[in-house]
Amino acid sequence: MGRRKEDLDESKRSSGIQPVEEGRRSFLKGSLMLAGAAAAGGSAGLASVAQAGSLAIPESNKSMGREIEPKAYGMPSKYEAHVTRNRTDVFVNKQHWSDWSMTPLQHQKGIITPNGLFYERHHAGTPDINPEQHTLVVHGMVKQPLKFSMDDLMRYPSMSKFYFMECSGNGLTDWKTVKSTTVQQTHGLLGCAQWTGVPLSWLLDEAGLADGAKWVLLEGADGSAHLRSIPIEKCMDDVMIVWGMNGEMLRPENGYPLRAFIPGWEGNVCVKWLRRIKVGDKPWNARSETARYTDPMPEGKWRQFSFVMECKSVITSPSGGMKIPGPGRVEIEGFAWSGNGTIKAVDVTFDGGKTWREAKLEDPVLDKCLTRFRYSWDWDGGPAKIASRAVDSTGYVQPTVADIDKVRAITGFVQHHNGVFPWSVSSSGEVANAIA
Ligand SMILES: Nc1nc2c(c(=O)[nH]1)N[C@H]1C(S)=C(S)[C@@H](COP(=O)(O)O)O[C@H]1N2
Ligand SMILES: [Mo]
Repeated sequence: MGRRKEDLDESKRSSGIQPVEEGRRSFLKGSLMLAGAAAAGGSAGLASVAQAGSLAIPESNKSMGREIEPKAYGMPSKYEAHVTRNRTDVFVNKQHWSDWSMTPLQHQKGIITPNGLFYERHHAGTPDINPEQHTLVVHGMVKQPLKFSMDDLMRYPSMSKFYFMECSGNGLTDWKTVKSTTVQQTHGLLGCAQWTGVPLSWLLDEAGLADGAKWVLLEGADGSAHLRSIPIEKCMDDVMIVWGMNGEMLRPENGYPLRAFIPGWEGNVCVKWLRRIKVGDKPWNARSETARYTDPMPEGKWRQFSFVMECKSVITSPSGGMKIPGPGRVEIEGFAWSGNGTIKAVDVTFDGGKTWREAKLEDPVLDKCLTRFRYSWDWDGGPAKIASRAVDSTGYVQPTVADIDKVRAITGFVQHHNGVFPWSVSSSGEVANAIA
């Protein structure tokens, strides 16, 4: 499953935008004719041709705009009302307490998911918690049990880190059969934010770990009393107790006022509405560690504690449900991420994985964070099968579903789908889920 460097045709690498040499003439003759613009009437580059003469003055130039309100929480333009996080309509639930909504990745600009678009997954709905009454207790195998109010916690010097978070159920509907249409449905249990809080190690140090402390229990204050056991090494490494998300307090649905954040690990361990941290010498084997969030393996075995979200990527544009206007230049864009480190490279294919080209990574490329990639593709107008394949800083190459099938049992309600995800492009430009 090693990355085959010889697969990469270096001569076909994306060259980026060429400089304009002698003004408009050479620009027109150049290779930058764009599909959409060309179809719109023979203009060049990304724009349409402007008429010579005076520019029309728009209505908005002729009057005063909306006044500033004395106090308000700003909202997106009414013209962006189609950009929403959507409750799943593929794996449909009869009730909406244990349910999920998905991030519109096809609309995301840059690497940060806005809070109002960040996916939601909860087992018993969103509780309403007053931060003035909320407390966090640290107890169990510690020298001194501690109780913190939100004010107590927020008096520590805080730190802010950019990390992705992905539900291990992301993609579970689309392993081998096509169930979903859009990338929001196939990959939208994913988001990336700047998280603000304190390292868990500070709280554990303050309480003082007793000899033999090996695991830490995190429990939420919601109706599901969701709980997970985390090995002490991870807790002392990079686990955070967070109250901030993208510059503001957490939204109620993302754990307000306090949640655990476990970088690179499955979203399920990032316990929301956190009320209790208990230190012990073994895992608790809770429901989410036995009946759920375990992975079927060959020969009827089950794997417990599949914590890490392994290296993965997906093309978000063009993606399922979109239409390419016509042959010519198509800007391929997508995300890559790894729970084991940074993204080292992303390759893209247009022939269903026979040949691969190296995509361009967009700065910043951060540890355990969404990374943007892009590639300028000259589409000849024929049917194509496009996909991306990411490589992380450990050298791990994103596998195909067939690769995963060799080492795990992909039957039923299977989590941890990090397989290469193909989209088909028809000769009329329609893009569709091609996992089957
Ligand atoms: N208390 C509590 N924490 C929880 C959950 C929950 O139901 N209750 N769901 C988990 C799951 S499965 C995921 S994927 C993430 C989702 O976090 P988000 O809703 O902020 O995206 O929270 C996790 N933490
Ligand atoms: Mo999840």
